Parts: sequence; structure tokens; C-alpha cells
Amino acid sequence: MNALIPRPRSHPAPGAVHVPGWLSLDEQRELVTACRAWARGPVPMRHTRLPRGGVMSVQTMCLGWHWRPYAYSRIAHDVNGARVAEFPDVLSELGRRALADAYEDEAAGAAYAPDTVLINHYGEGATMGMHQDKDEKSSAPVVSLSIGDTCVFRFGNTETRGKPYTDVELASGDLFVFGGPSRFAYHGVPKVRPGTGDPATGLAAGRLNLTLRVTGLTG
Ligand SMILES: O=C(O)CCC(=O)C(=O)O
Repeated sequence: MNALIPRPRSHPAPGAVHVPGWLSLDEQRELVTACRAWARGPVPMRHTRLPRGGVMSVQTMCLGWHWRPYAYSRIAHDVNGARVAEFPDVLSELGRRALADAYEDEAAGAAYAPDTVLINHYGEGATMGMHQDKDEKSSAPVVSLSIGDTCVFRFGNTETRGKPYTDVELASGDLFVFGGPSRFAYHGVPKVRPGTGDPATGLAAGRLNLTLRVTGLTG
């Protein structure tokens, strides 16, 4: 049981909390196994196509609601036209625990009801540019879980893609939550450090990141 065990943490910005080593090795292994099963479909992982013609270097899949720039839907129109899988209870529970631990606030954790997850896989050379998570209609916090290779996670401000920002090393098992005044901060992943993950997670190479979100959508 992880809830409300005092843990080392840092606060790169108001409302943003980094809790290193939050997931145990067993939990990471279970998540890797689950991600492999989820990746079988109905909507598989894909390199997301951007409206201006580019393609993201990370591969992404979603559960609950399907994300494409700049909208959520139940049907993955930009992939294979299938309806996205239901949001799993195991991630609802994980999200509640994560929020309670990060904010040291059991009530906030109990009230957290994520309904979508974006699961990103960073293969060789993959990065993610600075962006805001703002396609959600809700300002509930984003819960981010990392497994595999360590990355540089650049966490910035709500006004511009540029400085000021803080570079945080996110290692396997780390939790990062951003809400409140940081909910719409620009962030990105300029670098992944190959070979830094522990193959005992079940991920031989690369990096997995899961972001749990509340879309604020119905239907
Ligand atoms: O991989 C990460 O740590 C960040 C992912 C991210 O920014 C996103 O999915 O919007």
C-alpha cells in the first residue's frame, strides 16, 4: 500500500510534484505487461500524425478516450476507425493513489477520476517537443508515470515554450503530477538516456510514459 507514506519529493513549480521511485519494480513489471496487452488493440500504438504533416517520433496509444491533435473521441478516426478500449479500473485506482501521495491529500486522491490515459513509447531517438496538455475540458491534474530509460523532462511555464523551465530527470518508477497553477504549463522530453532502464521491468529498451487525465467530456 503506497498511500501517504512520506517520500522524498521535489516541487519544480507550484502544483507540480516529482516523487522519485514511486512505483515498485513489481508494479512497473505489471504495467509493462498490461501495456503490451492494451497495445494489441482494438486501437494499436501509432506514430501520431500532426495537422501540419509531421509525425511524432514517439508512439502513442490511448484508453478511455482516444487523443489526436487537438481533440478526444471514442472512435480512433485517425488510426483504424475502431472504438477505443474502456479506461481500466486498475488505472483509476493507481491515479487516485498517485494523486493522494503526490499532494499528501487523501481527499484530493479520492476525488480524482481520470478517464483517459495516453501511453507513449519512446524508441531510439524519440523525443517530445514543448507543448501544453490543453485538449481536456477539465483542469484536474495530470498524473505521469515513467518506466524504462531515464529522460530529461523539461517543465516550463504557462506562457511560452521557452524559459523559464526546469529540467527534471525522470527515472523508471518516478511519478510526476502537475495541477493547480501548473496544470497548463508547457512541458516536453528533449532527451532520453538509452541503456539506463532496468530490463527487470520487462522493458528491454526505451521508455514508457503513461499520463492519466480527466477529459471533462461525456458520451
Ligand atoms: O513522456 C513524458 O514524460 C511526457 C509525455 C507528455 O508530455 C504527453 O503525453 O503529453
